[in-house]
Amino acid sequence: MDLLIKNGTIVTAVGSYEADVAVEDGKIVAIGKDLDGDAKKTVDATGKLVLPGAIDAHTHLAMPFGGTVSADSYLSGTRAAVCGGVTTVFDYPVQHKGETILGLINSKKEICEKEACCDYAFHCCITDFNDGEILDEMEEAVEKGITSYKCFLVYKKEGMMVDDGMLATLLLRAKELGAMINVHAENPDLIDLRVDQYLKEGKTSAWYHYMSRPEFVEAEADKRVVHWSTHLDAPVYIVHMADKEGLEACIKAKEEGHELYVETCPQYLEFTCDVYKREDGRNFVCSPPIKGQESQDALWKAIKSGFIDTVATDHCPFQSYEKDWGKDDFTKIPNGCAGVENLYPYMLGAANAGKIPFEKAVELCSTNVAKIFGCDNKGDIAIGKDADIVIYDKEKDFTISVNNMHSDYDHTIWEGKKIHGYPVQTYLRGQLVYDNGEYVGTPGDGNYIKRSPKK
Ligand code: DUC
Ligand code: ZN
Ligand code: ZN
Repeated sequence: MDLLIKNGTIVTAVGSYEADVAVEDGKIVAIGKDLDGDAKKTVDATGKLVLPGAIDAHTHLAMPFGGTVSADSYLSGTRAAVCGGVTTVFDYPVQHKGETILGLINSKKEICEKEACCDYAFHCCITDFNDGEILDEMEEAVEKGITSYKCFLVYKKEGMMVDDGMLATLLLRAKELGAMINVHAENPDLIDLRVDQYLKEGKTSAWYHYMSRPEFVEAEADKRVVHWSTHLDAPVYIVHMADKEGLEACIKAKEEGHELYVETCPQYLEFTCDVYKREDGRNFVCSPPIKGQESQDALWKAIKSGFIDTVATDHCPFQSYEKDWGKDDFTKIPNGCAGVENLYPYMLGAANAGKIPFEKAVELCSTNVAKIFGCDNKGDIAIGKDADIVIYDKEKDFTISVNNMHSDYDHTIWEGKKIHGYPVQTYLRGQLVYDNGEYVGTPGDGNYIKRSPKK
């Protein structure tokens, strides 16, 4: 036996209990009371929680965007991930005209083989069908484990938008192949209209980022996605849900029995659009923007009632000097914020504060992600699963600061946030990679996760 974690409280999506966990060759091989045997390493987890590693279903690492490249490389982003208890990330490479899915994914895999500090999977963003070749190629890509594809309904001027016809085609093709379509839902024409109007009026502060894409701009696109998905009877996963009206349309479709999944992000659960009135409002600029209190309340309510399936980060940080490009013009602010290291501590902190059960935090950040996206060996503390394990100390106080994060960015929207309870160790397939504030793994430790299509 390689590792024995003793006397901890195991938390899964369905319950908590005291037991020991034995690990061999990177897998959980036994769970039970008073396990013994010759372990190479024994860890005393008395008084601590033993959790499955989180799976961040939404990152943009080294992403060319907004006139620059997002500030975390595959190395620094995944290093930060494990230091926050995330043991798998799903990144979003963007396919452009002329590019094949596997050409793009293989180029990212090559980087990750050297750099990744946690396991990794890819959702591929489709922006062009290459005269139909992409639709054919999807079959081979699904066989190679790329079982989810993203459609941006926005970023029209940037050449990344998928129109309604392409969305419908992709929904049907994915259904045929047992794959999933993930959608970024906002209405680009409404945004452009409003942006032009504000710029003409000289309204250029970060507040007008929010005002140009408020609740109803997201809701229209959410409802369009629900409409297509339900009428075509094709599953869909809406990423970074941030508005109440769109969420309500999803809840209704779910209640009617449609296969529709909803993801939200910690920034939408913690902040309101008032942050855009702050002096440093540009640092919070992401799309969709953070909405009003009513939307935030609706998101928490839906988490508690089981209508939100996952919480992921949309991790896409930029440096301060890049955010500053938009000091006098909100359209020049690169969109995106940091979060991968904060996801699990934030959601577990909410559990520790009594807002949700710990089981719910595990379900949203790990178990559901593994189930929805076909990571058969992840998302649970159970025999046969990968030994992706987080030891969590309910009593440890932590104040987030850019100085105690493990990314490459120079500021964070989470600066000063106090969290009661924090991960103290992260194991990636049985190997200790984070230990009490320190990254102790080796870049390249991460493996590509080949995912299974839906049956
Ligand atoms: N939104 C962001 O804020 N950043 C990256 C991409 C996106 O859709
Ligand atoms: Zn998005
Ligand atoms: Zn995103």
